[in-house]
Amino acid sequence: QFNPNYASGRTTMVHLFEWKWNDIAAECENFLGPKGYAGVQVSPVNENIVANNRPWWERYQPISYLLTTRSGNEQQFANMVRRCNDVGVRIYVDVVFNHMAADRANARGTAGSTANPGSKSFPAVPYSSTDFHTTCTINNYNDANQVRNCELVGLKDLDQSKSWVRDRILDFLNKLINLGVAGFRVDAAKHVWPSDLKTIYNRFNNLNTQHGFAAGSRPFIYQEVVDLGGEAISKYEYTDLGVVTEFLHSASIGKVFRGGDQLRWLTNWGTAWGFLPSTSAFVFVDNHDNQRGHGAGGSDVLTYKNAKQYKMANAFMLAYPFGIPRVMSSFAFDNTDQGPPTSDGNNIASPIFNADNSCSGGWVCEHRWRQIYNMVGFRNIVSNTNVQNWWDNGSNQIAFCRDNKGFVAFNNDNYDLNTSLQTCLPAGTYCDIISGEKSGSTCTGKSVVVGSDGRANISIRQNENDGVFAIHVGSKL
Ligand code: ARE
Ligand code: CA
Repeated sequence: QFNPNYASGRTTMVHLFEWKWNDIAAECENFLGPKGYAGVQVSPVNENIVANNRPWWERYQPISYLLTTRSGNEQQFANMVRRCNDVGVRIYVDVVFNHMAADRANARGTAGSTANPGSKSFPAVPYSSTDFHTTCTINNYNDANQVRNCELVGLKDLDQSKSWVRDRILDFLNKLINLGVAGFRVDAAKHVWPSDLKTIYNRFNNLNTQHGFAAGSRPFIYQEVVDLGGEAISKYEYTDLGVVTEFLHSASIGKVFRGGDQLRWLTNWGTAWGFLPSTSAFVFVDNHDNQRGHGAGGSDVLTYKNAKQYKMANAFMLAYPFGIPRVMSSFAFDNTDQGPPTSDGNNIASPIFNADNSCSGGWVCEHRWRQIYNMVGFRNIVSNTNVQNWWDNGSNQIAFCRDNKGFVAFNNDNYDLNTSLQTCLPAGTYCDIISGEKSGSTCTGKSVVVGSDGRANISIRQNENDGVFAIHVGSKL
C-alpha cells in the first residue's frame, strides 16, 4: 500500500489530467516509457454527471461505476492499461467514493444512466437514500464529524460504514485492479473515516500478476488529505493506511521559488518544513485543483503560467531526495471552470505533438518540457544516493551533488551565478540537461568540463531562459 509498484529504475508519475485513454496508451509507448516516467495518474474512470458547458469538475460527481467517461469506455481503458504496463508505465486511477453527484435537474451520466441526486437515487449502482449520510453542509473544518459526515460542496455523502456501500465500492476498485492498475489516488480521503478506509483497503485484491506485478503485490494508495495545519483533521490520521498528499510541499515550494523564502533554506527540505516523513509524502508543485485556485495551497502555488519559476520548482522537487513526486500535465485555461479542449464542445480533443516534443491544441504537456522530463531522468539515475557538498551563496544560489551520480545548481537571484563548484563527478565533459541534451556525441545546450578534482566552472546567468543547471553520469559526452 506504500509501494508505488514502479518498474525498476523508475521514480516519477505524471497526472495526464483529462486525457483520453487511447491518447494515454500512445503516450506511454511513444514518450513516457522511453523518457523514464514510472506511471500515469488518470482522471476518474467511472460514469460522471454531464454538466452544462462540460467543466473539468463534472468528473468528480459520480453517477455510477460504469467505466464510460469522456476519456473513453471500458474496452479502451483496459487496452490502455495493458499497453502502458507492457512498456513499464503503471496506471493509477483517481477514485471518487466519498460521495456521488450533487443535486441537479434531469441528472444524466456519461454512460447514459439517469439519477435523481436530490432524492439520493442512483439506480445504475444502485444506491438509494439509506446508503447516504443525512444531508448537512460542511462549513466548519474544525469539526471532524462534520467534515466526514456532511456534504462537501453539496455532493451526496455516502456512508462507508454500510456493508452495501463498501461492497459496491470494492466491486468497482477490485475490477480496476483486475484490469491491471497499480493503485489509486483516493479523492477526498479526508472526508471519509480512516477506520472505514482501512476496512475497504484490506479487502483489495492483490495486483494482477498477468500485468507484470510480483505475486502478492498490494495496490499503491495515496490519499488526498489536505492538512496545512490549524484544522481538526490531521494528515497523520491516514499515514498508517497509505501515502498522503503533502499540500504543504506544494505551498512551500511555490513560496520559495516565487522569492518568498531564500533558496539557501532548502538545505533541510523535508520534515523540518513540517512535511510528512519522506516515505509517506506524496509531493507535487501544483495539482489539478490548486493550479486553478480550487482546493488548497493558496496564491503561492506555481503553475505553467510562471514557466521559469515553475521549471525551477519541479527541478528541485525531482533533484532532491524527498517524497514520492508527481508531475502535473495540464490543459491551458483562462477560467477556473473551463474543461479540456474539445473538438465540438463535448468530445475531448487529442493533443497535437510538435517536432520539439511540445504539445498544442490547447494542451500544455508540462511533462514534455525538456527541463521537466530530463529531471525525471535525473531522478531515476541518482535514485538511492544522498545529497552531498551542499553549496549556497547565502541567498538564492544553491548547488548540490547526489553522491557521484549527479550535480545540480539553481540561480534565483537577480544576478549571475558564475563560480567554480564541486560536482562530485568523474573528470570529463558533461552536457547540461536543462539548456539542451546529449545528442549522439554532442550537446545541444551548455557543456561543462569537470576536472580531475571534480570541480567545474558553473554559470547560470540571470537572464537565461532557465535558472537551473544539471548534469549526471548519463550526460557525459
Ligand atoms: C462543483 C462546483 C460547486 C458545486 C458543486 C456541486 O464548483 O460550486 O457546489 O460542484 O454541484 C471538484 C471541484 C469542485 C466541484 C467538485 C464537484 O474542485 O469545485 O464542485 O469537483 O464537481 C476540499 C476537500 C478536497 C477537495 C477540495 C476541492 O477537502 O477533498 O475541497 N478536492 C477533491 C478533488 C476536487 C474535487 C473534489 C475533491 C470533490 O481534488 O477536484 O472537487 O470530488 C481548506 C480545507 C480543504 C478544502 C479546501 C477547499 O484548505 O483544508 O480540505 O479542500 O479548503 O475547500
Ligand atoms: Ca464523507
